[in-house]
Amino acid sequence: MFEKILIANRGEIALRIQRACREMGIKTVVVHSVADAEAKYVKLADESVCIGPAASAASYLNIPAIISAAEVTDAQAIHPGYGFLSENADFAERVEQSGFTFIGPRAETIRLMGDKVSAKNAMKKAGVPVVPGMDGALPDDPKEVVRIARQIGYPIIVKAAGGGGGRGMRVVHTEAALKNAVNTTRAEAQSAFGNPSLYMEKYLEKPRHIEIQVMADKHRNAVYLGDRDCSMQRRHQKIIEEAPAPLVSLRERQKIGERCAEACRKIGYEGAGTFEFLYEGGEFFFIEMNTRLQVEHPVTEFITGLDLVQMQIRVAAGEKLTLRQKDVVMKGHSIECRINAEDPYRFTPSPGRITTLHMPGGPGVRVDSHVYSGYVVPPYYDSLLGKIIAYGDTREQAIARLHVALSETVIEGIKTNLPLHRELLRDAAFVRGGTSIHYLEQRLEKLNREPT
Ligand code: MV4
Repeated sequence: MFEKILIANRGEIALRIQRACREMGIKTVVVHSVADAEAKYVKLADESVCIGPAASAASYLNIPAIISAAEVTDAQAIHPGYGFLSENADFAERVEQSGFTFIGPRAETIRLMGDKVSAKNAMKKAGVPVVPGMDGALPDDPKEVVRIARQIGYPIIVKAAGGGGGRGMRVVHTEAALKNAVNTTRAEAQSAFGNPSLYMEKYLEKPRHIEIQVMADKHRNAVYLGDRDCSMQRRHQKIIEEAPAPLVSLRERQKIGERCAEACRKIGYEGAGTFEFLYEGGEFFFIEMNTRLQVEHPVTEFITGLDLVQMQIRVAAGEKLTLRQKDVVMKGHSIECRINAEDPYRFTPSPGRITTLHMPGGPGVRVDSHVYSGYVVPPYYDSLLGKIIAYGDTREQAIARLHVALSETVIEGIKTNLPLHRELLRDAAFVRGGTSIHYLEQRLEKLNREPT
């Protein structure tokens, strides 16, 4: 096992990884920017290294600075967390070339999944159901494009191969709009991702976003650790996630989960991963794979009783998964609220000093957060203050506990989205479960049109 791990991230996830390491008796090095120098989680680490100024490009995305920090502290492995360099294949490659272990999949796998066309092809080949559409990249010939679109049938969606997470895509409803949409998306893809490659698929009008968590070792063993429903989102930012996905039968979930685990064995996947699906009309359609630990991993930890970060570390060290699929027991229900420093209805960021903080507790309540009374939320990074996660034997109990937890929570000095969460947990459609990816945006629009 590693003796020392460098954490190449910040905020709540840096603290989460640090906790896993300490529990395993592994020393930690936290790298930080100038803006995070005073944060408590930085001081809590065995060692810390300042890797640059506040701007992410000069610090948390600064590959040479991070590798140097690992060298001077004699760390053996690097955990990238989520965001920042977590899905950067060049970073993973350079970490390994410098003699450290990258806690995540092989660089080659990250690269394969980073290109959404090759990811989709690989998954289709490995037996995962994908969204109907074309197999490869879109040809240049406009006549061919028209022919393919007719074959798929409108509405279609044009996506950038280098995009993902909602960047670089356009819905097309008619043939008349096709040429323009393709040209515009191609230009955007070229300038945003340096890759003009596009693909086209059937546009699903009202899907849910359901994802499957997997964990694989370096010996072709893989298990799926259940699913999560992340449909409650705005502008591709998830705000509530839950496990398991409501109103999907155990048989359906097992079937898709087994397909994902089998695909991992086939492609030699290593580490934690998430298969993202659109779910509509009782069917799962693969869209993308995330090759990292996700923000919402705690809901999976609650229903499985596993520690995903510790598992990541063990498989990265070369250990075999001791867990067989039959040993993975999914029990109860868990829901997470992402607490952001932002205006709850206008969504503008609200950095600044937290003057009063009271976090909730009690049975079945977990808080993953790096903030404290007196903490200053810097303006340079995403606005996530932390997550409040509840567990219950049933979804109703999880909602009730989360409701109590949110009512106990006090964060003063900055604006947060707590009021929105308190409302959403009482929302009739949310309580029924199974709302689509468009639900929150439509509900917010209605609120804006008819202020109450
Ligand atoms: C789609 C889609 C409908 N049909 N693909 C957006 C993020 C990226 N991961 C894929 N996305 C979508 N792809 C087809 N064929 C709708 C979306 C989508 C979406 C997906 C997941 C979560 C939130 C979303 C919000 C808007 C659109």
